[in-house]
Amino acid sequence: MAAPLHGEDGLIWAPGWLDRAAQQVLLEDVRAVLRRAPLYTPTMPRSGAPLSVRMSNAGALGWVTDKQDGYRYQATHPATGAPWPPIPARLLALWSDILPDAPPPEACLINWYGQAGARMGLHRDRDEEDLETPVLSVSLGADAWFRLGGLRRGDPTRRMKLSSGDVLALAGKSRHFYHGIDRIVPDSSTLLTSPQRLNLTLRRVTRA
Ligand SMILES: O=C(O)CCC(=O)C(=O)O
Ligand SMILES: [Mn+2]
Repeated sequence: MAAPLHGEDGLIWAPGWLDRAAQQVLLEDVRAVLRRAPLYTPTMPRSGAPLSVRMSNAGALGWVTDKQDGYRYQATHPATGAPWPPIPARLLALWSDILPDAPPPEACLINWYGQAGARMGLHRDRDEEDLETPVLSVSLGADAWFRLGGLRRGDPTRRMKLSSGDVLALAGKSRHFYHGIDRIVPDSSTLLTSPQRLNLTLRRVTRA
């Protein structure tokens, strides 16, 4: 757990921040959340096409999408109607370790890449009322090729490999950058059965 690296454009990069034991206890926390708030298959606004990533949330607010109402935050699970479970204390601690000056996160999106073809297209995180507080993401399980671009969709992109235990924060200018997951690398981690990957994305939604 070395100090996080501060890269260009405000990017904060902490590869290997969580060791194997820390990944395992966090995975148990996530499993406990998923028992109360099961993964569901989100769908695209308007077209209703299913995303290849299944999702759930923890926190006062969760990010959801479906054909009818599109991208949004809401306090309840779209299938069960129950409030989301609280964000695990370990994740709140991790947030303040990496982002000591940020207001606490309100949403923890759980992205589950469950099959080899699962991916996430290039997008910006912009459904939050607070677009300045950094977005922090934790990777567990299989490696993933993360693509990071710039402020405009057509800007040049670079790719970074995200591995289990890595923590990345889009802060400063990079908070507004296009990004996505090109693909998952099978047989790259033993934390979860290949090719599964979990990503936890913590965000502040309302203005503090
Ligand atoms: O899975 C990842 O590492 C990225 C997730 C992401 O960008 C998002 O949920 O908005
Ligand atoms: Mn994103």
